[in-house]
Amino acid sequence: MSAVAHIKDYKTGKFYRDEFRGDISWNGYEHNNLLRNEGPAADGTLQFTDVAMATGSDEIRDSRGLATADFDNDGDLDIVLNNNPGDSGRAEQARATLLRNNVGERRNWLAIELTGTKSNVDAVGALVTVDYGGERSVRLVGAGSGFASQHSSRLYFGLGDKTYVDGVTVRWPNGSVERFDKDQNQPIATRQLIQITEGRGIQVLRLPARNKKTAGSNVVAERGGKRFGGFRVRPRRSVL
Ligand SMILES: [Ca+2]
Ligand SMILES: [Ca+2]
Ligand SMILES: [Ca+2]
Repeated sequence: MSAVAHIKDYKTGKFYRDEFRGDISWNGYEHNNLLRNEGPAADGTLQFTDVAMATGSDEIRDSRGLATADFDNDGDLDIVLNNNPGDSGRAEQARATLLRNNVGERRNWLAIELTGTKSNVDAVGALVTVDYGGERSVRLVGAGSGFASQHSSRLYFGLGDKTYVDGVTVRWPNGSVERFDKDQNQPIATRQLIQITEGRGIQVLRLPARNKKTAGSNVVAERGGKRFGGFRVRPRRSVL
């Protein structure tokens, strides 16, 4: 049996029975959650804290999809939500929500874009490893990140206070591996975008500067005129 296909069907009981629902509402109009990874506890299990209300990202509308991308090109990932109008008949209920990350750019980062030549051109399936100061981060270029959503294929690595990375390794979808590192006289500074084309090396770029005047005019509403923690809520303008 399906769960809720549509609220009108759900009200008929045709697709839905209370025995499945219990005391939980599944109508979609619950506050969204945003879970912060607190790292492992003493027993090794990962701990998470819901910071949605504290950061102003506890959207009440019926959000159905989520994707991340650096919408303002400042070096951190922002979040966009797709929302469902349901039975409201109100188009504004379906407008996307953009949650701008206002803290991530304070620390250092590296953005990486891949272009395949022998592999698929979007490099879907590529695995990128960044080594820095004895630590290692890994990102995968994926497709179909979530329901009706697709993350940006540009990869972002948070690097704390590091100003250079020791090496970048790309395992392309066809299995070939390329490494760029200091030993090859290719030190890579953080806070930059590097574009890697399969078999043709890297190009180091700065992210396109954000036009503050234009960006400011896009801000239609901020909840209560406030910034909430790391996020500013801009619920009235689709960016897609
Ligand atoms: Ca919601
Ligand atoms: Ca950003
Ligand atoms: Ca930011």
